[in-house]
Amino acid sequence: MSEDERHRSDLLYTLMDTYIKNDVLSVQESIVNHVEYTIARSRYHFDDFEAYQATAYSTRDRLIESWNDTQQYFHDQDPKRVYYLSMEFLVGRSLLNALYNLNLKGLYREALEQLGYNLEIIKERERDAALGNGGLGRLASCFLDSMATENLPAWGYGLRYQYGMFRQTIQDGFQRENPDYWLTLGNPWEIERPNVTYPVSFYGHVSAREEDGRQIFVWNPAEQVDAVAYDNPIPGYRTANTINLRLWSAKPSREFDLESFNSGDYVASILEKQNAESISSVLYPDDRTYKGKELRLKQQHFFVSATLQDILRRYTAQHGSLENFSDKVALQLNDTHPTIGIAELMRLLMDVYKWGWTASWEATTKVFSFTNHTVLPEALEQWPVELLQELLPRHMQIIYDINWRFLQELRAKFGNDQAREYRMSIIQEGDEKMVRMAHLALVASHTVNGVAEIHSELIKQTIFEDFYEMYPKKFQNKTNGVTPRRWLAFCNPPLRNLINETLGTDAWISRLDLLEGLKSHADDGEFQSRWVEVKQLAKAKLAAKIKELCGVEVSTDALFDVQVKRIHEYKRQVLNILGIIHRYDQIRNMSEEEKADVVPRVCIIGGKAAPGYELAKRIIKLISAVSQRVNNDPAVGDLLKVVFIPDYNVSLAEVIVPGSELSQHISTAGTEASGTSNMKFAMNGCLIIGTMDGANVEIAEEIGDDNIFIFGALAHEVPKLRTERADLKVDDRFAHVVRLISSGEFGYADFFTPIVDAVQGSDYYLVANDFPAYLRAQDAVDRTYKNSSIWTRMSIMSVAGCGKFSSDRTIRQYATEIWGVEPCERPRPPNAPEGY
Ligand code: 73E
Repeated sequence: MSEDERHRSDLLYTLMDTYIKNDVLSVQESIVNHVEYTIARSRYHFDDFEAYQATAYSTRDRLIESWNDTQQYFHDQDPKRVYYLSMEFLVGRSLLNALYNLNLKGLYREALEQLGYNLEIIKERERDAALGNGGLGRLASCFLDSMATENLPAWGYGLRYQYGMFRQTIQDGFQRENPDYWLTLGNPWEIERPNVTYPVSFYGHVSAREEDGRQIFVWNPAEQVDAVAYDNPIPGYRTANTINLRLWSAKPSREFDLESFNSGDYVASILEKQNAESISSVLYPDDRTYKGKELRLKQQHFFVSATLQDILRRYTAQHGSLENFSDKVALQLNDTHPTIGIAELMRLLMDVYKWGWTASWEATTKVFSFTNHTVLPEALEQWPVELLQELLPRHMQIIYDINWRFLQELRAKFGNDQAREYRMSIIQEGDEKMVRMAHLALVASHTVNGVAEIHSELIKQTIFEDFYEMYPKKFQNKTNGVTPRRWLAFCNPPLRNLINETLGTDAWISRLDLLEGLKSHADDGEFQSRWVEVKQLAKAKLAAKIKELCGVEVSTDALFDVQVKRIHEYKRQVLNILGIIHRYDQIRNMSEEEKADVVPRVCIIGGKAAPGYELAKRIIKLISAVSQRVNNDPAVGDLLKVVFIPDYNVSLAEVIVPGSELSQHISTAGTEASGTSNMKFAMNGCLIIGTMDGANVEIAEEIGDDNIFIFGALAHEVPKLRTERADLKVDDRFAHVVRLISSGEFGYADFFTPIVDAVQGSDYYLVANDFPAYLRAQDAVDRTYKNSSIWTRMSIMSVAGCGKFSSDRTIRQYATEIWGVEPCERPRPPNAPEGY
C-alpha cells in the first residue's frame, strides 16, 4: 500500500467508526435521519409504522456495514464456501432478530422510548416474509441463522416471490385464501442489486457442430428473462459476521429482439416481455404434492441458472479461472426442487466454459449434495420428458447422457437386470415418459441425507432402497434443528431470563447443550414456582392473542393444548378432533360432581390447507364446526374450549410456542420426516404428546421417555396394519364419535362425509388403530397435569434435554461431514458494542 492509499484507508475507517456509534443520541439521530431522508416524512410527525420503517433502515445500516466487511474478509481469506440452494426461505420478521443478534436491542428500545415510541409496539408493524410453505422453508432460515452464527463462509440462494404464502382467513368456518402481496409498503431488509443481473434462457432448440475434433452443442433459446439479485443480510449471533441470502427476481430481458419489435406490434411485444416478471411472482402453496406445473419448472430453472452463473462468476473473478472450483465450493440442494441445477452446471461447464464431459461430471458430482425431506410418494418430483424437452432442450440432452452413463455403471455392477434398470433409471418409461428428479439428484450428489434418524433409515429401506444398495456410502443422517435464538431466547424473554439467572450465564444461547445444567434444579420447589410463573405469563399473552383473533375468551387456568402445522391427512388433525369430540361428549354427559374432577382444556389448532387439497379444507371446517358447538354449550363452560387460529405463520408461532403446555405431533409413524416445531415446543417447556415418528424419537431419547407422552403404532408395524385394517375391530368410542359427525351433530354432515369415509374406509393413516392408545395417552396427560410438581419437573427436563436440537449442531455436522467447510470469523471491529 502506498502512503496515499494508507491515508485514504485510515480516513475511511475513521469515518465509518464515527458514523456507527453506540449511544442513545446517535441511534436517535440515525432513526430520525431515516424518517426525514429515506422515507421522506417529517421528523415532527411520523406514526408507528414509519417509526418501524426508520428503525429498520437504521438497523440495516449496521447490517450493511457488517455484511460488506464480512464479504471482504471471506474474499481475502478465500476459504471453501458453501451455498444453500432452496426454493423456500420462511424468514418471518427481521427487526427484533437483527437487534438482538447485534446486541443493540436495549439501546434501540431506549432511544425509541425517548422519542415517544415503543419498540414492542412498532415491531408488530413488520410484515412476515413468508417465502415458504412450512417446515422445509423455516429450516432453511434456521440454517442461515446458524451458518452466520457459526461463522461459516456461506450464502443462501432463493427466489424473491412477490406473493408469499397466502394469507388464510376463516369465513363461516371455511378457509379462504388471500394474496400476500408483502412488498407493497416496501422491504427495508433487502438491497436491490440492479448491476447483479444474469440472463436466463428457455425454449428453443439445440444445434451441434464440430470444433477441434469435438462436438459442440449450441442452445438457441427462444425466450430470455433477466434475474436481478436482492441481497438480504443475515447477521450471526454474537459475532461480527453477517452472511447473505441472495434472492432472484425476474425482470424483462434487456436484450431486445429488435427485429420482432420492428416488424410486429410494438406494444404487444412490450407486453409479452412484461410477462417475464410472472416467473418469480408467486410461491406455490402446495407442500408435499407434486403438481407438474410448467411455471414451477420455469421457476426452478430460473433460480438455479441465475445462482450458478453468479457462483461461477464470483469464482472466476477471484481466481482467474475455474481451476480447483470443486475443491472450493459446496452446493446443498434443499430437496429436489433445485435439482435441474445439476444439468445446468454441466451445461455451463461444457457449453460455456468448454470443459469436456469427464471433467464437468467430476466437478459436478464433487460439489452437489442433496437433502430429502419426505417419503410421501405424492411429493416426489417427476417432470414429463416432453415438457423438459420443450422448455430446456439442452438440459434434456444432458440428462439423457447422464442416464446413459449411469445405466452403464448399473450394468457393470449388477449385470443385466432389467427390472432394476427400470426401477432406477432417471427416466421413467411408460405412456408419458418422466424425469425422476430424485434419481438425478441421487446419481449426481456425493451425499444424500435424511432429516432425522428414523427418516434417514426409512429412505434406505423404501424409496431409495436400490440406490442404497448401489451407493451405500452416500447415505447420511442430519437430524434437523431450530435456531435457539428466535425460538427460545428472543420469543420467550421471561424464560430466557430465568435460565440465564439459574445457569449464571447466557452462553447456552449459542451452546445449547449447556441447558443440561437445568436438570439439577428440576425438583427445586422454588425454581419450579418461578418456572410456572414464566409459563403463566406466556399463556396470558397467548390468551390475549386468541381473544384478538378468534374472539374467544379462554381461561389461563386451563391446560393449553396445541396442534399447529400444515393441515394434512398424515399429520392426523383428524385424530386430534376426534379426541376432542370424545372429550366433549364425555363432559356433557357428566354429573356436576364428575365435572369437578375434569382438567379444563383449551384446544388450539391452526394451519393452512393447500388451496387444492379438498379434504384438508373440509378438516378445517370440521374443526370450526366442533368449536362452534363446544364453545357455546353451557354444559361445558370453561372445561373445554376449542379454537382454530387463522393464518398460522412464523410471527404467530413466536407467541403460540411459548404459551403452550402440551403440543401434538401425532403423525402416523413413518410419515413425518422430522418435524421441527416439536423441537421448538420442547425447548419452551411444552410437553409433547406424539407418535414414534420423525424427530419425536430422538426427543424422547434426549429428554427421557418419562418426560413425553408417546403412543401409537410403530413405523415397522404400519405396513402390516394397513393390510389388516379392513379386519380391525374398531373401538366403540371411535365408532361413536365418527357417528356423531355423520349424524349431523355438528351440522354439515354431507360435507364431512369424505372425512368420515377416509377413516372408516381404507384408513390409510390408521386413525382408528391409534385412537384407543391416543385416548390413553391423553388420560395420562390429564392425570399428570393435576400434579403440578410432576408436570413442571417434566417441563424443566424437556428444556434441559433439548441441547441436541439446536440448528447450530445440525449445521456443524453438515459443515464437517458433508461440505468440508470451516469457520471463517471476521475479527471484531474496535467500535463493536459489547458482545457483538
Ligand atoms: O417433516 C418435515 C420436516 O421437518 C417435512 O415434512 C418437511 O420438511 C421439514 C424439514 O426437514 C417437508 N416439506 C416438504 N417436504 N418435506 C415440501 C415438499 C414440497 C414443497 C414444499 C415442501
